[in-house]
Amino acid sequence: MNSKEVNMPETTMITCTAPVNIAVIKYWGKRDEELILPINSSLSVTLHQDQLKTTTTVACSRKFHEDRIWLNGKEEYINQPRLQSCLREIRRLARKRRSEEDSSSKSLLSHRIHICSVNNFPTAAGLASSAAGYACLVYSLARLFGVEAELSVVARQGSGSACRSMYGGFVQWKMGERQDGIDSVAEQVAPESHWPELRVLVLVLIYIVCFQVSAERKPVGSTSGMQTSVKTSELLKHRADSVVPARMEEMISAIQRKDFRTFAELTMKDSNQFHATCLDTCPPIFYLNDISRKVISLVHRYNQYYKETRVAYTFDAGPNAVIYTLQDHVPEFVQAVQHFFPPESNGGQFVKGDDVAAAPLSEELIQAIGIEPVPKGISYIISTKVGPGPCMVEDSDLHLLGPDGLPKKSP
Ligand code: 2P0
Repeated sequence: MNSKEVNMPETTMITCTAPVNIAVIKYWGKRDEELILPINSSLSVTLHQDQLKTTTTVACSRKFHEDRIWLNGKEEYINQPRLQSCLREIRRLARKRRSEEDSSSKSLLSHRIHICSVNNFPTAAGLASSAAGYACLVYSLARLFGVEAELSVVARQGSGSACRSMYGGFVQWKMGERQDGIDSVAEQVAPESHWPELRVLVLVLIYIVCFQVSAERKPVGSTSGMQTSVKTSELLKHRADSVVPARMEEMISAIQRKDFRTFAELTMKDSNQFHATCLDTCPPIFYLNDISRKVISLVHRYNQYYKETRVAYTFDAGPNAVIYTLQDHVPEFVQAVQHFFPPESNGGQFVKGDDVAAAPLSEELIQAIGIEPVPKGISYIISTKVGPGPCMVEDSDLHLLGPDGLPKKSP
């Protein structure tokens, strides 16, 4: 042991947070399962961490005997392949960067790691928890080891969509061409400050499907769903080869010009095409339910009433709707959602997150929409906006691991 090591603290600890992202051009299908290389590029909006985030503490110490991980309060299996890929890649980059003299960081590398991660939202509710989770893990480990390389390549190997959570604002994941995947990276298209009027509403549905006991579980996971789609859907191949390349360009241009109409229409078309490829999969995959479809009707009828595209929906591998709109339209649209999906009177707060002003809803608009109300169809709305990428938490009181390297007991 040299003098530097003697002076080192026993445990080095870093805590970071990372955001959720919601794609407006969807990723569905891999050309390489191990490296997680997609069959098409995709583009997403990073949501604000005030409402949706993962927090991760990573610690390393010579006192630790093995790598360990706790997710949302429960110890999980550390040897799962995607987790191991991220750990291996970060350690490799850290080693590459170290100069021979820098023995303190070299010894950090020889130590075992403890990881503790929590989400501030339900894990399997279709809110891309794996994206925020792997982005946060990779960012935290990189800060721990002082790695400054292109980290989206590492996050991608945890979960494809995670690479897009490495940046704030509007982010594209370029599919790349190389077999080794080093050109399959995320890139910021515009920062979070670019389009301040843009707003996001996450509509969390109450869904109780036959045979589905838990209200929060997805029926077919993304990883296996997209494998089946790649094998069986001709529509998916057509989409990847002939639709997405031009759509990416149109979407980037719409974002740069802050052209909401084009942004919204492409977002809805792309969500619908993704769900069409799910239906074209054999056996077919159904992510939308009756309530999702009512939300789709509500959005189209609302836009029709105003003869203007004011609101857009998008759906991922689950029935929850994510709505993009501009701030001026939020109060009335939220009121419309509340009218057509009346919440339980004692069901707690219906709108969470950013404040939404009360707004009148005209009888004429209600009549024009003309949907039969679905009581309790929507559990709650999360009102949020575009947000920044991963951040380091400076306050050491907020570490999720105690000085002993074990998760702190929640108060
Ligand atoms: C997306 N989704 O672009 C699309 C739209 C779901 C529907 O990225 O196998 O969890 O870990 O790479 O990233 C979900 O896929 O899948 C996803 P893996 P991931 O957001």
